[in-house]
Amino acid sequence: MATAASTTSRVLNSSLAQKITGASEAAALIKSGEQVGMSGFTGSGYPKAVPIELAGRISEANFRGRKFRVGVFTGASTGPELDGALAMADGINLRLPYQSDPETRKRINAGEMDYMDIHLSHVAQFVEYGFLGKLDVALIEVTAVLEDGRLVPSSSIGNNKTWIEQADRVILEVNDWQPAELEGMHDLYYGLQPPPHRQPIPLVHPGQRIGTPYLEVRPEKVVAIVPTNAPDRNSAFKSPDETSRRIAGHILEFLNWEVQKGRMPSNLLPLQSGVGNIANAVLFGLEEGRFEGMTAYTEVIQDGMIRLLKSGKLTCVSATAFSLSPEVLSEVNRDMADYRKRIVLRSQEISNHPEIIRRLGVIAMNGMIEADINGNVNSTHVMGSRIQNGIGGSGDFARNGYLSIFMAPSTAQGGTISTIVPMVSHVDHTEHDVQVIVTEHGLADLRGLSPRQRARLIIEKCSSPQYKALLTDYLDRSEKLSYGKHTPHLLSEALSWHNRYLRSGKMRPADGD
Ligand code: 0RQ
Repeated sequence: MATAASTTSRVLNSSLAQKITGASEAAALIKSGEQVGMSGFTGSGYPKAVPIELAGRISEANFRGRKFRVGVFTGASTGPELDGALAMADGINLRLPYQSDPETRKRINAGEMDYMDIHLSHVAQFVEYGFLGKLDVALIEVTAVLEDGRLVPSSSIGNNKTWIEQADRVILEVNDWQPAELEGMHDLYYGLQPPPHRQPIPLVHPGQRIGTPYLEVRPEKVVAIVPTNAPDRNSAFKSPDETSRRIAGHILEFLNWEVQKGRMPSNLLPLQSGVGNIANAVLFGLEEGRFEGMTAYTEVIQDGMIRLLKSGKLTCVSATAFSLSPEVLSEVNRDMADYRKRIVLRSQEISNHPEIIRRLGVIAMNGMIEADINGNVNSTHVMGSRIQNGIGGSGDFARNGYLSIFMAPSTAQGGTISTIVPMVSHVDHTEHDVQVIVTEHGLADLRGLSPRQRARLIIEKCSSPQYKALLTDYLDRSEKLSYGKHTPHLLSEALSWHNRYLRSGKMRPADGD
């Protein structure tokens, strides 16, 4: 549970120190109908005291029959004190751009909350151009306020620079729990002009710094500063299971092969690794592998990245946030001064910027819900309509990386669902942006293949033995009967597996069907 501390020694600017107040007073400055840009990315650096107080005010207003709801924009997912509390109070009318909170997910899927699933690199620009309406308040966790009024960011940056610039009013939470040694780890780039004045972003190496370690804020905008002392949400980490290890094994073998073929240097190209246990398992696999001197240009720093940094196999990581288990987090917090030399945290419009991802030649590795036999990938919607989390940065990296890899177990929900299907029920990454698909059964390298060749390869390498014959039968018949033979499909059947699951709880037909 978040605690609001009554004092802090971390607000060094004397005029801003006059604005120190309690969480409840600060929450009272947010009005119904306003849009609030909050800090927070994958459970780190989110405000922990004001959102709970706001949720309390909202519940009370709702109880008195006065509808009170706000729009909540963040970097990515936050924690129970923010998404959980506000969703439980039915206090959010619009949420964006990424979430993973069970209560928020429930409300979105019940049609009670609007949710915009946006590429993480697009969010800042969308707000700057006004596509999302006016931003009223920025509510940002920071580590400290310096004497000259600049801000030391917290354990994530996300969209904080944009929220502070665009909002009319700024509320800061200064969290004493965050290690003071975070100062110097961040790199805020203030040089991005809107088109047609935009210049190349001068970043040519993942570890390079091109900006300043501090966030800037006009002091007159700051309406409240709330001292807190509360940990980030840090989820316990599950050790890789056999399926994840096998997926990781296929990817490592493939990367070895790419190096042998001379398509990549022996220290690979900068790695991007998505959220989840499989992504972590790949990083663990890299620890045992033969690659040395690797770098990462990614969004999120997970346990696996820290282990690679510790072993020296990874020389530097660029990201926008941490997302660590409690054990690894306390270790990193203890040695922050040392990690600061090898970790750079940036705004998400830079960590996920297409120009840089393409220039560096990033290897993008992300999880998926399902892929179809043509190589289209659904990362977000179960059975085409129920949002799981969101596209996050997977599209930024898959579309623009040198190599885009999508991975998942070949089945979900105890084998009742095949993750390789005739046609995906929702498309996030089209066949044009997906180069490699991996399950525990194998890896399909789709580069240079036609749609029909891709379909044969995906079925052969990636499908579960429980579904292989069914997929082959579908493809054989499609190749004979399809209206066009370029990308063969039987439209009356293409989504029948999903329909069958919704009717019977299984994608496989019952005997006699
Ligand atoms: O359900 O929680 O009820 O058990 O989805 O699936 O297998 O635990 O996999 O945690 O790696 O998540 C795509 C969601 C995979 C994630 C996704 C069910 C499954 C389980 C979770 P349960 P797993 P993971 C950087 C990049 C998009 C954002 C992204 C994701 C639950 O990787 O959100 O990549 N990606 N960002 O049972 C029905 C299927 C299913 C299915 C899985 N085909 N049908 N249910 N599940 N496949 C980070 C950021 O951008 C911030």
